[in-house]
Amino acid sequence: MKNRPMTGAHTNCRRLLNWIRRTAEHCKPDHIHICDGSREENDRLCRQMVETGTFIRLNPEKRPNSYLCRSDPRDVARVEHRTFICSINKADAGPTNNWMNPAEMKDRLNALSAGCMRGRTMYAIPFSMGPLGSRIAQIGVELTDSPYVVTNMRIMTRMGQAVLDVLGERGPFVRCVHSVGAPLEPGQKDVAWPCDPDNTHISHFPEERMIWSYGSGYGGNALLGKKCLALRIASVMARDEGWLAEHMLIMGVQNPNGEKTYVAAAFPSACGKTNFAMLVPPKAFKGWRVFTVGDDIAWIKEGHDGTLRAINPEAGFFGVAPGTSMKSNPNAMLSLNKDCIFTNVALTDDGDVWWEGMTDAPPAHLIDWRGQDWTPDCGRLAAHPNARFTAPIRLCPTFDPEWDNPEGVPIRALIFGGRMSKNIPLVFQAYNWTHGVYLAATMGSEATAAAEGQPPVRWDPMAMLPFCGYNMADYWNHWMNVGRHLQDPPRIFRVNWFRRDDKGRFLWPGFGENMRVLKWIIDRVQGRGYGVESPIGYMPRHRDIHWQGLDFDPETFYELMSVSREAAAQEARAHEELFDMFYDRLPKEFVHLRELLKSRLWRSPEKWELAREIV
Ligand code: TSX
Ligand code: MN
Repeated sequence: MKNRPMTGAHTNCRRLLNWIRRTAEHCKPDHIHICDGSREENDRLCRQMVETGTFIRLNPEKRPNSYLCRSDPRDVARVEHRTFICSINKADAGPTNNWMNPAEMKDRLNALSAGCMRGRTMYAIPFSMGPLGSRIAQIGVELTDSPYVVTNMRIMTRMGQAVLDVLGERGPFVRCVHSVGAPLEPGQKDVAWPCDPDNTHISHFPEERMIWSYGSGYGGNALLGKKCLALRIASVMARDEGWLAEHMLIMGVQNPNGEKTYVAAAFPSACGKTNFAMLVPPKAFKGWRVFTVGDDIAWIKEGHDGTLRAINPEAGFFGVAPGTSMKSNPNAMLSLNKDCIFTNVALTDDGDVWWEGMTDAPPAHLIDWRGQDWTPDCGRLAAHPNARFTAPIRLCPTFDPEWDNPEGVPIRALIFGGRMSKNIPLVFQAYNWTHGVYLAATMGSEATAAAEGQPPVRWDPMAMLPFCGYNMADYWNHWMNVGRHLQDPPRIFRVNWFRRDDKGRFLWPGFGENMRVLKWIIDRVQGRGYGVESPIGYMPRHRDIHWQGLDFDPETFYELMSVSREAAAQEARAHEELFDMFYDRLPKEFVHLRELLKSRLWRSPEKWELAREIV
């Protein structure tokens, strides 16, 4: 047995040390380094990556301590068709996940991984998802041969020696193994972004609480604390232990009286979740403040006092850069002034970054995300559409100090929203928890780039379709159970910022104006607001919304809120198709709720103008 040099942080956890040694025996790295999370360690890795060409240091006067990284053009996004849930039984992965027998997958990965870290250092990254020592948090350890992953994980999680101290000698942790899959022969020169795109596998072993990722260095494929642990593995833990691991932002809304209400919201991708998490209230909302706890993931558990408590397991934003600007999201832009990593954005001549949508006019010259010269007329994108920033949440101007509260924040409302150009109103409220789960499970969202005509609707229950680590029908049943146990469950809402008129124009201005919808939601939660009972849920009338500072006439509002009987009936029929996929494990309530919806529709007028002054 070769004795590899081991440097870095200290741990007395035998299980951890044995696992590190066993993995090293198989992957054969030259060195092992246990990350302590210190500034010095981070500086050393950044300097090293600048030398190898992986990192470009940005102009320290414009973006201190920040770096640009360009990936291999074949490794630019999560790979859903190569993401596997390796549960013992196929049925436990369900019809919406790729499944493979765990032993078979391990054989395959063992073959790919033999000697895969040769010529590299294996870093052991101890990280906590959530406040250190919180009863809602979990510890993970990622073994990786990518220094890029280490520097990103240091921003995205609480990482280093302090985590090992909490872990102690025999604490539990989730094992995460990651390799870019590009061993180096002696003397072989490395490339800036090593990867093995033809053999990429993102594998989850839910029963063992284990993650094994091979071949990709990008985002959710490689930063294993995020989608792999905090959603896929955590959703299974949550099912087994009676809590929720959700693809949700968490925000606190404070009114001028100082009353602070926390809500969590799930949106499918490309719906502006990060923008909503950092919402800037309109000028007319004097004294109102929005606080950001998280922009992507919420872990939610019943507190000792019977309320639902949420933490953000993450410590940073891994956000899509293109489209982010001082207009669309000033708080995100202000989070990027220092200590950031940018991946696949463009480089300006003065050593700064740029992406499509950042400014009205593009710079006259750039180096694009592939490292080539770029001018506005060249016909190519300067930044990759999935280019990212990695930024510490503490730098966000709307940062909520409660972010680090180990007890979490009390969640009073759950909001679900897709991108629907027709038929789904701006906002409505579920009658109760069960109905809310139904509304969340039947959420859909339109693809943004449709070739022609009506874009296809992609069904995305709870925005969890790519992230649920088990059978989606079991997941719905679990949601039903959680509500059953709570004395005062959060109220559930559906929203839609993206409804259009017959000419294709957006009916709702969105962005900061969403505060008006949020206020109605909070009024309802706090027992102040009025809602009309309609066949699909409770809805605000024009006069129930705070309109000061926005000229929005009742007629447009009714257009935004109205639903035709035919459209709603068609929706109900679509639900039937969807449920058929899960016939054997579908919550029985869903069938009843669908029939109740149909019968309410039969009794309703052809087009009920839900928000008209009918009361
Ligand atoms: O993030 C968005 N939000 C939520 C903000 C808090 N976007 C961007 C989505 C892409 C990621 C939105 N786009 C929103 C929204 O509420 N609404 C829209 C649609 C829209 C786009 C442009 C306009 C209006 C609405 N422009 C004007 O009205 C001038
Ligand atoms: Mn996400």
